[in-house]
Amino acid sequence: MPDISTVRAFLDEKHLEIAAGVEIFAREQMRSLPVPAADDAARVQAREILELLGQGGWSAYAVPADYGGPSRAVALRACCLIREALAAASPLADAVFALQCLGSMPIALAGSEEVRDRWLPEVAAGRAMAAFAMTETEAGSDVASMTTRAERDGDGYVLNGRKSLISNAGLADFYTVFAVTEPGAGSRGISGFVVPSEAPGLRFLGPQVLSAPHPLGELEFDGCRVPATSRLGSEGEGFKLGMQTLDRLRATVAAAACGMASRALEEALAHVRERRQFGRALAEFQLTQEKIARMSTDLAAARLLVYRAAWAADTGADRVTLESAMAKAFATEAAQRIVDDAVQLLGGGGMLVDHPVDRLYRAVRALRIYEGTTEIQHLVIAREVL
Ligand code: COS
Repeated sequence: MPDISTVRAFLDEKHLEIAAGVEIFAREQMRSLPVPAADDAARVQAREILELLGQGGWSAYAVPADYGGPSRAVALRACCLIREALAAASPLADAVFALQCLGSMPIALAGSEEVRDRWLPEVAAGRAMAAFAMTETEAGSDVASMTTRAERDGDGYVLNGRKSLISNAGLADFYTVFAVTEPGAGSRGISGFVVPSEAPGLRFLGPQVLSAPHPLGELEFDGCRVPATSRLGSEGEGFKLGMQTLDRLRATVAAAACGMASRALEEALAHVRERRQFGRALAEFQLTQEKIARMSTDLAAARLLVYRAAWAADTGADRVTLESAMAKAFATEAAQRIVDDAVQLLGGGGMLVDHPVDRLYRAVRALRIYEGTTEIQHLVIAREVL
């Protein structure tokens, strides 16, 4: 079980059960998964993981209580605990779970009854895979500059444009897509839509392969027609909906960072206790101890920021923009340092491709970028503070 004591003050009794349950699931069913050798294999494994998450009851944590998910009062902390455990066992498993949350949350927040009823039960069961299509080649940090267009046409909309660096592209069953409904209106001219993968005019252009196994790719919308009921909320509310979703989920990215960091620390501790050089265990050297002290302190501080943000959201805070941004910026940067230090302590063995720490080294880098870079989190924090 992860070290709950550091963050116990932010958790309810229910969370202790969740933490213990997901830890067993992650250790027994996710740690042993082979590391996919190539993108094709990662795509196959991602679907297998989705099924296991469904069978284990974990996918349900991606949807609201009326669709079989947790009560709002515990939800975000539950997602953080799940991401921590999954990320420690398999970064791909964490990504699969995270995307279920990211693709479903805008539907839960603003979807029509038809769209909610169509997709949320399937997400909860682990049968439908979600995706979140916001980023474009020329619209990354500056989301409002996106150009994918959704034009009103009779009782629906027609989408045209391209999305890039989309997790689960080519694999998902539906995409939560952000597109411009009022050109020239900036962030107030963007709306969200749900587009099923089989919608005519939606095309998977191909994978974009990362150094860590993670299904990613490009999508094209070419005269892709969707009914008006697939719009999420009112026209022009898409940007805020996207930001509200990211506000909640950035805390869970930070939780995943803590999961990766805690696994790296665990591997490093086992190694420094065992490994002897110059006649002593590495753990007896003060330079090793200094690293272990910094790694442990950074991890504890990161976890406190994560569960503070999730606790604030669960207990009814209107917005957790500041708390989430602080958690994401600090935890992802700390995790990068911790994983790097773990490689240093492990030496050459920690750089072999089948070593869990090498896997973490390749996986942790993306966390400082996706769902808003560290620099964007710093802008958000400064803006809130000022
Ligand atoms: N919650 C609710 N509303 C929000 C919000 C939030 N967290 N952040 C901004 N808004 C609102 C603002 O209040 C403003 O509303 P009004 O038009 O009514 O005044 C509107 O949205 C526009 O906000 P702002 O002017 O701050 O938008 P910017 O274009 O300057 O963008 C940043 C702000 C940079 C913070 C935003 O674009 C961002 O987070 N970028 C990173 C994108 C990202 O995470 N991409 C990854 C995609 S998923 S892998």
